[in-house]
Amino acid sequence: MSVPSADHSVAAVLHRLGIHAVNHGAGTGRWIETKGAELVSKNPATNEPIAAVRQASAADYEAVAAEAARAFETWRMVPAPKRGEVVRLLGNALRAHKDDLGRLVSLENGKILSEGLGEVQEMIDICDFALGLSRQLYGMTMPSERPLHRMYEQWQPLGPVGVVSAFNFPVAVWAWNAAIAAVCGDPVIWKPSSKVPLAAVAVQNICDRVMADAGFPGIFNLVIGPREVGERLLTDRRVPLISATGSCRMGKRIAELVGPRFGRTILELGGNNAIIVLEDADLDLAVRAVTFAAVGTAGQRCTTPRRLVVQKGVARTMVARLCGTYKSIRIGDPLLPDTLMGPLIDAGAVDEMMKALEQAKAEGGEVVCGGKRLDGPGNFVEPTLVRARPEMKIVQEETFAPVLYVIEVADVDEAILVNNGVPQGLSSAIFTRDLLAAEKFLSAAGSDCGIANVNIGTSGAEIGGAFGGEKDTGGGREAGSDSWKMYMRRQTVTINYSKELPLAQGVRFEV
Ligand code: UN1
Repeated sequence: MSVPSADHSVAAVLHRLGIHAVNHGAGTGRWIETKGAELVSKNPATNEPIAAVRQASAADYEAVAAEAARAFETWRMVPAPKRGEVVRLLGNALRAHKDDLGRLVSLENGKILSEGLGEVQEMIDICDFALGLSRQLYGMTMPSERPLHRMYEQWQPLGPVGVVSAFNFPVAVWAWNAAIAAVCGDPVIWKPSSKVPLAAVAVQNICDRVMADAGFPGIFNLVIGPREVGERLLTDRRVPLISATGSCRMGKRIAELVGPRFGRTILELGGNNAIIVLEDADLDLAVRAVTFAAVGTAGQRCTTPRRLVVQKGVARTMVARLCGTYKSIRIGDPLLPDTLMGPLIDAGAVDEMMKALEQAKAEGGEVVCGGKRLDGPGNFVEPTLVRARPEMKIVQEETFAPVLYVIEVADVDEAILVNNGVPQGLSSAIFTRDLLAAEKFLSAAGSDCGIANVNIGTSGAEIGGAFGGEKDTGGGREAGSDSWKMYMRRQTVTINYSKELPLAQGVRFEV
């Protein structure tokens, strides 16, 4: 149970989460005295500093990686259901801290409180999922072609997993990876985004207490540091899997560094998601869904729709209704209960949005509502709709801001072509009541994305499904379903319980 405290002041929340004015930048169950440059975390709603982190150096990384490698030797021999029990305790600790941690996420990232709390709920949910999974790491048995032989496969722990997370989900995406990795027998080395280091410090404090009580330090590890620290992690042969969330450009760099050492990657990179609205759709539902998906989190989810692909007959109505709804969006302090949209993460993100809008206009796009930055100290912008054509270069890119390009199409076939006509392939959605159109969208010739929804927006996926996308989105899958298999080593076992040595494929070799 979450126990909301009466005192919601920033100072009280930080205190309860163990955040100091200046925090250490590396930990392995105990904090390491890092001495690197100070990283100041700012509140994006005011651009005022919250607290700082003294960053880790390459030597600090070494200490963390050595500890993770050592912890793996013990952890891999702990029975998986016992590892699940430890993850259950982590879930309980997160329940107890849900209110404070959700508030810190909101404060540091700028997403509204309900979404900050939702993110912590996502952490709790994945802990529950991982607990159940810890008794279901099933391998298959297959018939051997040789007499008196038994064949099966088993799943073994893989080793320390490097988790590189992005600013937009400061804690949830770490949890998808960390909870699954932990039950699979893998320690985790977390390199969070330098834009939201305090949320990571708070999570590490929670993990440290749980793991000290359980007697397993060194399973959840943290390094906050500059690029060279990240590159150490990527090139470290002790780390067989890197799971990373970020831009396509970052993903390419990761693949370049991890590939040559034959490391595994789970890449969850840029999305350029489309929502299709057909003429027969329930427009009330579509307007609400598009608004939540495009404006929620200030357009800063990987799953945020960037393109609204709307059938001609309802295009005018959709645009008019969305403009009305957009104007009613309450923009402001994300911690206030009525706010629906907080700030962008930093001034650079506002500049990127403005540059994208300039480019859209230069390419013939027309801003139909929004488009401006808002005066004041924080990084606030208006949610924006732009009439556009699919072939415009800017429409092919992901701009991490609340900008939705509206594209008109004749029918479902053209809509699917437009949906698939970008380099990325994360999430997609269609609004229709026509079964045939929905099934076409879900068919092998339909959406080419990792996620395809009907009468639901592109964002807000549950943890029970595998999360990730195709093409330039990187192909990785995290969270539910059988994503756990990426975190384990598959071993095919054949046992001969006869006194003969029959060879497979009928090969004879008499000696
Ligand atoms: C992300 O933006 O990187 O489906 C993750 C969603 C969330 C996760 C988004 N559950 O929108």
